[in-house]
Amino acid sequence: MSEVQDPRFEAVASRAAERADVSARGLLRGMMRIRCVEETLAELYAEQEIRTPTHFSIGQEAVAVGVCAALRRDDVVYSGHRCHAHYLAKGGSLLGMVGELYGREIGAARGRGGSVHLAQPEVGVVASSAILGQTLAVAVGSAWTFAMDRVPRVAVAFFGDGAVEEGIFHESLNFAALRRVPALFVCENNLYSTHTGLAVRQPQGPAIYERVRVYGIVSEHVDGNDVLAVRQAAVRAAEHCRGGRGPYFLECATYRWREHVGPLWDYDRGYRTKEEVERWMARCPIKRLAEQCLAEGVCTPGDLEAWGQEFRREIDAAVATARRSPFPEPDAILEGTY
Ligand SMILES: Cc1ncc(C[n+]2csc(CCOP(=O)(O)OP(=O)(O)O)c2C)c(N)n1
Repeated sequence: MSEVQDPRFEAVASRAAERADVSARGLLRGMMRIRCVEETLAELYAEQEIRTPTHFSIGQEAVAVGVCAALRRDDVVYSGHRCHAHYLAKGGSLLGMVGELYGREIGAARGRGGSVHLAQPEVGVVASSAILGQTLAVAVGSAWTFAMDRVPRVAVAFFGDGAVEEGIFHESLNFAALRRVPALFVCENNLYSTHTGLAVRQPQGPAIYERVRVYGIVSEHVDGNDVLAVRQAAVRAAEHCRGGRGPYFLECATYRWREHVGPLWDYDRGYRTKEEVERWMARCPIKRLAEQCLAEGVCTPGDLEAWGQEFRREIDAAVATARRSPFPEPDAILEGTY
């Protein structure tokens, strides 16, 4: 039975996560799947049936896929408002995500959380939250339990460059370094917080990954549009964490293609130029790996075409199932909300 036909999606998604393919082909497929899912949902957004504010990760897929390819099934990840790619890359159910965006009971948060609260603990996606930086502290808490239990597990916190300006970021790093917990901090630096550029928000000089080193945390800068480089760095980071050597920090340079929240292109909004967006689009992480795979004979143009169709069928079926599914009962709408 395919995932989208089965409302008991947890077990199906868990099996998918166990099978994660970390070959170049697998990484390419992982990024293409997330891109296809998000582009399809962005198209459907205009119908106004998806009512949750939706932050797309289009352009940033390599960070989620590269990091999750270095994780094991029992490692955990936490995310923020831009959580679709992290959730899917860790093996979260597609139907759970689509159902959540459509506000249905079948959704990952039973239709009560929306796009910014994707979670599926069975596959290690413990929580996502739109409050900037909030899940960093919780990820450190998970990592602390792993350290106390002496188990070789890693807790990952994904967040943007904007979260670096929050007090909780510094408290979390301080505590993680002090207790040497196996926390992997992944900062997706896409240069903007909503519509404000990094240069007017943070002091010039040392980059984010360099400033982090004052806590004694091992920290690297990675090309966040190169999924192979991200995976290699994440493998180093995960080994470091599992070895009891404390937290690790990755700053991944990447770029959000669409508007901050919503499906549209926004270069007419005055905070960034079309040329800048196009420069980053030319560095598309999917195009880059696809070209490499084609040149090395890892896949054929026919494979790319067939995978695109496979993912399109999968997302279309998930959308159809979600739309047929019931909304939460009004009387029960407060269940599980805090
Ligand atoms: C504590 C807090 N302050 C402000 C906001 C409003 N807010 C939502 S998203 C966002 C921008 C976040 O930028 P960044 O962390 O770089 O992530 P990106 O959106 O670029 O992925 C802001 C300021 C919030 N959600 N939480």
